[in-house]
Amino acid sequence: MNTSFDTIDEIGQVLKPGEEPGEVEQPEEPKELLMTARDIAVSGEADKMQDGAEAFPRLIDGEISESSLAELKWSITEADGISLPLEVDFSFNSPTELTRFEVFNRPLYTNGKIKALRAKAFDEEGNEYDLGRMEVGSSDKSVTCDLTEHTQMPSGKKMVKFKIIFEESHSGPLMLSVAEVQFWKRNAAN
Ligand SMILES: [Ca+2]
Repeated sequence: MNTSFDTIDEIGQVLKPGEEPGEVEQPEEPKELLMTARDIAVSGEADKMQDGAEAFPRLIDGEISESSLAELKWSITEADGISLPLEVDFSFNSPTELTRFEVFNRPLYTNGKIKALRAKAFDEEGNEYDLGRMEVGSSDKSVTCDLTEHTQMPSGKKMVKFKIIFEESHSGPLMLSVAEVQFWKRNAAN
């Protein structure tokens, strides 16, 4: 009878000679997870938008492309009374500990690229945290806010809502095109 099988540890991994159980490399759990349209409801000033309220779900549809943009109405003038700033609310279906968020410029064309935005977070008790103003270059693919480093937001605090205020675009106050907003949450399994 052949008894020279490799040593098998309790989770069924084949150990190399001299290797102790527990030293075997495990696939690493991601530290953060991307929230999807199932986790978030988006709303805002629909009467300012090309395609009205339908514009907002395009910010969280997972698609960073020219065919999935949220845009201010096209060809408006000052007389239309529509301009930046534009406020957009992202409400989470359950209180969530976020690690960061990332706002994506349109990927191809240049009209309406984001120049400046401001973000605010809201916790379950209704407290508001001003996360400040962020500048975005016209050639930047996106801008990221790392919330684990953010002193304005208590570490580990769960949030129920984010408000993003698009203040300026590189094409002036009458144009804005945004491709996507990604919210990342802490992976509770970690
Ligand atoms: Ca999109």
